[in-house]
Amino acid sequence: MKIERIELHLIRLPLVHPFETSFGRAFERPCVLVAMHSEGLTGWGECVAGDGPWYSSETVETAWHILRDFMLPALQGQAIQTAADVLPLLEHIRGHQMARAALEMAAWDLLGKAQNTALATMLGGVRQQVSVGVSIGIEPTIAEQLARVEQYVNAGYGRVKLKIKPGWDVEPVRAIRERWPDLRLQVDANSAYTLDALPIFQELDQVGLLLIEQPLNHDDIVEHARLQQQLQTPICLDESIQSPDHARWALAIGACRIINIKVGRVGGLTAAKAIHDLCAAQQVPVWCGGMLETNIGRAANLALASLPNFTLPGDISASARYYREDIAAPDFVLNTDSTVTVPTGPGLGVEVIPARLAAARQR
Ligand code: OSB
Ligand code: MG
Repeated sequence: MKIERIELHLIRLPLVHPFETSFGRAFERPCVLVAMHSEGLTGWGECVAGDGPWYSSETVETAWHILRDFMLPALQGQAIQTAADVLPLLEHIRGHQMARAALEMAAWDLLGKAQNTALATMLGGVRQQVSVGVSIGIEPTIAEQLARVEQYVNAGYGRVKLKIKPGWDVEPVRAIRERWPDLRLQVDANSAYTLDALPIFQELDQVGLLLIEQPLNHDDIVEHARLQQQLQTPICLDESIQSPDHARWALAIGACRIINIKVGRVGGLTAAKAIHDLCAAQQVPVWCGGMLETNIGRAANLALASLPNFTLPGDISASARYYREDIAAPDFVLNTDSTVTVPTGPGLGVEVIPARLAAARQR
């Protein structure tokens, strides 16, 4: 298929509930969407870069710049047979994995629609439902944190991830563990600690957590390996893994025992699948992380998480946990067994609603 035209849309959606991490509190999410046109079909991709360079160095404005000035010109008029064909065309551009991933996702959607095949099938998915949990932001008090967990446990989430930061770690985690002794519980520090915090991690090591996500520096693996040696609980890397090579190196030195795979962070579904395959070969479990996606990115996450080695619950909650009104349909709902059903329609299996896109669009 010849890539005839690519459009960029900058949208902004208010979150149902503010989301606080160790980098700050978010009330809404900006998002760059790409629409790739060919032969009367449109493939959609979602860029997960945020307002500021907190989680990653990319932002909506860096993504817009790199897409408009470098990536779109490199793809314009090119013929592709598979989604992975866009990657060599972008190879001369360093970094900017989230911008890259958005274009590659649009190519998967476009080709899936042209071939009338679901993304999960194209990737080699093996399950119709994927096990999911919910990632809960930091709340002002323990009482509010407990109430928030209760809300999601009552909604049917069988696995909860808590955000932690210095001053908000052992106490809230213990309080939740006391109230729900059997809950599958994990924590995510988003790189807020140094090795000096070893005593805190030794305490968290006693609470029966599934994993501790990205405790140390975002671009470090050496100190994560040192920390892992001193803990029973598996360390899971998120921010530190930006490519299949990073995953290989981290596993080689024992920096983690689990990897959180995010399509945007690693530069697309092809790289995400490569990390999945590498981990499967080494018996390292993986799970699909989330970036508060719209239903476009969520559909891609569900297809990815249908691959066999996604054996831990993903941060792929129901649509209603994020936005009152998404720009794409249908919404995803939580099944009673804490799973979400993988879309089966062609490509991503969701449709953008033009009126909602227009209402949310800023540029
Ligand atoms: O570290 O996993 C993270 C959201 C934005 C940026 C980073 C992270 C997150 C989440 C949200 O934890 C997971 C979700 O989309 O439900
Ligand atoms: Mg994380």
